[in-house]
Amino acid sequence: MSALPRIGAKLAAGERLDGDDGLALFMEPDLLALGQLANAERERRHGDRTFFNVNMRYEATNVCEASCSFCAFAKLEEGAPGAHTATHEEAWKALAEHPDPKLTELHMVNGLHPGLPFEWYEQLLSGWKRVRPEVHLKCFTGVEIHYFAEKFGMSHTEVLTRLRAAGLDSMPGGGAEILHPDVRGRISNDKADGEQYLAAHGAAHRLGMKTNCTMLYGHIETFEHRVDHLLRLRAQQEETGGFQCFIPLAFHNENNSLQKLPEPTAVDDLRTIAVSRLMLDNIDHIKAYWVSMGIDTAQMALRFGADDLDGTIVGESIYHSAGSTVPMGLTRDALVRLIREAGRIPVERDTEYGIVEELPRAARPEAAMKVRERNAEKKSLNVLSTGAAS
Ligand code: V47
Repeated sequence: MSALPRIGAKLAAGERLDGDDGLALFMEPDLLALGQLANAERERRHGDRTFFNVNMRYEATNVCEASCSFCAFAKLEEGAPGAHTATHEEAWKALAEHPDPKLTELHMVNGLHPGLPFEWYEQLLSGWKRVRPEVHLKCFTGVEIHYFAEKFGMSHTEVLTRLRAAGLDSMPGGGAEILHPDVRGRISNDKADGEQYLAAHGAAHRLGMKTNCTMLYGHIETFEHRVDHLLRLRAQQEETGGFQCFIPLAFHNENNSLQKLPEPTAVDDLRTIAVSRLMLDNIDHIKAYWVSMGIDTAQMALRFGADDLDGTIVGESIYHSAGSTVPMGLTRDALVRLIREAGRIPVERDTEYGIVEELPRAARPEAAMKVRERNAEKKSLNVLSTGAAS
């Protein structure tokens, strides 16, 4: 028998869901009924508002001494085929010359480079602040912060205090993978463990910094591990309160050592969004990251609990190296159109969910547009055509 009526009653009474409820939600066969419950919670919080931003990706180095089995991005050492570390000048130029004057965020995730001194990262940030001080720097995962702490003999707080003085504004959510040690030990056993990842975020929150959190799903983990992961994030949020957004990341299986595994299906993607919305009652936003989920599923996820699509991106390589075939970027207009077509109100936000511009909802259902009109627009929809990162 479906657990949804019982869980729905708990939600209506304002009761917190527990691990058994989370597991029952993951096992619920009626995806639409599950989605409806999550959508009600999403609309209670945000109505039809759906957030996106104008951002860019930057990966300063893909040299990484960790050997995560799902990763297709990292190169073990400098000089290995495909290994790349930008110079400061290249990195500063990429921001200075970014063509969009409305850019509000630079998002950076790097490999764990064994040879770069700490000052290199401080100079990178302060140079960016010099060239475009208005752009928010959302850089370094909890795993990178922990790596710096161990390598340079500092606490998480010391690392973050210095990086913040150099220009760091907030942290992305990457590196969470699956926090449970049984899975983490098998897919990424030589970097920060789950507790260290959470401790780095806790330290950032205590300094007043906002961060995001993620879950890499659809590989060797079970539903029990996913529920455990969500409960650990929820407990951390109870303690330090600085997570603003949760992003489930769908596993991609190309060019990594887990390539025999199938990728999660759209049903799993939508289910995971919905369960996350219902379990993470103390995190405001759930993001359907279009690069990881695919544009079509991300658009549908806006009716399954997600209220954010991420941004224009441009320059992503972690997913494109692992087989993602989505475009390298989307225009602001394309994001607005996708949100309107889903019947929602597009809201351009900054990284901390300050409103940049709230746009009107569609005057008429976009799907009713004439085929010719739609096709003409389709051509100008993407910033770049589909293709893998070089
Ligand atoms: O840490 C790596 C994941 C993360 C694969 O904070 C993979 O707003 C699937 O941090 N298949 C980086 N996932 C991405 C990230 C992120 C993305 C979007 C928004 C935000 C945010 C953060 O990508 C990594 C890892 O967990 N990842 N390889 C793969 N083959």
